[in-house]
Amino acid sequence: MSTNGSIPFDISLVVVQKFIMENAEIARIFYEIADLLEVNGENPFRVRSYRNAADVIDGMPESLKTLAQKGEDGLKGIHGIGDSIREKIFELLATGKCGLLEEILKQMPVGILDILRVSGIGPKKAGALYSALGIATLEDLAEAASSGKLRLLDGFGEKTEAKILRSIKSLKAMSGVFKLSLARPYALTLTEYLGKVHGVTACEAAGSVRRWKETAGDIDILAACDNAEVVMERFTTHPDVKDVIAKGAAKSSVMLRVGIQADLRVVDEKCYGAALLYFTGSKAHNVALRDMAKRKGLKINEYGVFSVKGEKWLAGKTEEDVYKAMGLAWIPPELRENKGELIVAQSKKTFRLLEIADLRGDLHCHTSESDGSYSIEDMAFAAMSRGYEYLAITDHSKAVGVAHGLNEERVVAQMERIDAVNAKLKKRGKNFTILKGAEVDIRADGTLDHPDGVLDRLDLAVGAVHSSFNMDIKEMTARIVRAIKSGKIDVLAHPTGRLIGAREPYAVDMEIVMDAAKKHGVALELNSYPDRLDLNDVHCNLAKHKGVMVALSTDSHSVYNFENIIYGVHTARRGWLEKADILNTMPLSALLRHIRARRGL
Ligand code: DGT
Ligand code: CA
Ligand code: CA
Repeated sequence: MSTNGSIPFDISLVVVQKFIMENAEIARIFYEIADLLEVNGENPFRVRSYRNAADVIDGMPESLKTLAQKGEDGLKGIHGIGDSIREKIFELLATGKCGLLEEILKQMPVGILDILRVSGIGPKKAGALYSALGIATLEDLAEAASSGKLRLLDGFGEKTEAKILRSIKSLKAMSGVFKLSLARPYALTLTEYLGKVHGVTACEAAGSVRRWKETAGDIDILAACDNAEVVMERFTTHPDVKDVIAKGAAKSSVMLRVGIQADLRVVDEKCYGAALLYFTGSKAHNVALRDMAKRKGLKINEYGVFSVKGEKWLAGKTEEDVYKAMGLAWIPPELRENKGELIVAQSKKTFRLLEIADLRGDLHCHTSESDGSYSIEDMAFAAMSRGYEYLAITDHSKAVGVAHGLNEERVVAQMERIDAVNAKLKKRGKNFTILKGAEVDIRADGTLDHPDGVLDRLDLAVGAVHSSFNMDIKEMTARIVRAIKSGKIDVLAHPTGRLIGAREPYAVDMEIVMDAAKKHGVALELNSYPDRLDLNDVHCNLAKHKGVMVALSTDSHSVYNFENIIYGVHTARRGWLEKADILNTMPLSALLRHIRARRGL
């Protein structure tokens, strides 16, 4: 089939962009195009150009819709985005649609897109499944895997079948749930838009988005305004609304084009704080608060705190007022899960959780030497512009062939290059240091993919599992513990290997891993990439209780990915982590001392 003849789109027709399509959604469409072209065996360069563009867009800090408002030139000069893709971005922003994608989908079942989300099935395998067995939907695939038909094909065995079935199960569990990195930009756009409506005095996202839960079921928005009708009208007629589910005086619900539901509640300014608290949840937090109120002779609801006796209204305008009336300190939304926060808030003035400004550097990133897209210098300048003091370059080791992992010789050469760049930075008077690091693969037997001599010369060695994910819990735990016990790694990266909604964590006993990490002074990473968030919030809390340091890193593959740190910071906060629990809140000298001490030097 030929997909080169995409529907022509005239950029000059675009006057104002009408849709609030966010970068994440645009990137997703380009990923889909790349995958479908590849399923179809199209020119690899064309495939790569769409995938690269998606990577760039996914990691961009500026939103394309804002840049596009500057007119045709607004999207010029973005590295990796050529004329043809730029045209499609304008098309998406103007029409919410992409003619090329529609064209491709006319000739290919739409179910292929679901199949591509199954872990371990790339475009080539999806193409083979479709042409050999006619597998066109997730149901077809599940049926073929459970009846043992898949193993008849080259490259599929009994183990793959089991893995595919597991992955389909986790995909189904994710249906109707969205990664925070998709929901949050929509929530921000809508609150900004509604905040500008005349008469609105406050507007923000509540619910799981405000609590920074890693996934969100929907977007909850709260606004204070004495003219609810106007706000409801603006909300339900927003260009990105696909269907209006309900429209009332106090609450409306809509379905956005992207597939996420958004609820808006409009309340009186006087009870905005009480309503914000109530609709932020979690439900468990609210229930516990209500019980506590009862014990204190009070009543709490979305309108305020009341004394039970005289039905007297005590507080409601701000959250601080409401918590104060309950005898509590203001509780950060990330902690509102009824995991002890109410008890702590009784005896505390303020919670002092980790903040983004506490971070002094990043300890995990890649350059174009392995699977990143930028040079050492580019990555260093991006880190510097965030106000960091250091950045560890941690490219892959040779076992990770798909990522062009480095062998000993290349690591040594890279170390020399880093020395040279550091010398240059020093000469220019920059207070910034690039750390010589590596993300060394932990092989199936727990040995490391670089020789000890190389690891000893690094400033920071980050160990990680990249293969043989299907070991049983005993084997996997022993493998990771062996790597920790080697004394040669300083950080264990993405400790469970999960990809939210795409790959289950591997079976590993986190308590045993953490006990070994504590004993050998190894830090566990919280990988901030929004698909990973690994360690998760619960693990972070476990690390805190066990006294294991957490390394908060972005695993950046591009200069834009450093921004992802916000997802890591808030996940850490959900795990109750404070500045002292995080390795990279240390100034450089303290960090280097810490690593030397760990290595027994
Ligand atoms: P989600 O949407 O599944 O990611 O999670 P939430 O926490 O955003 O839940 P959602 O959207 O159903 O409701 C938003 C907030 O409203 C929730 O966190 C607490 C409050 N809420 C909802 N239903 C109830 C309820 O039955 N009782 C109480 N106390 N609060 C509720
Ligand atoms: Ca919600
Ligand atoms: Ca809701």
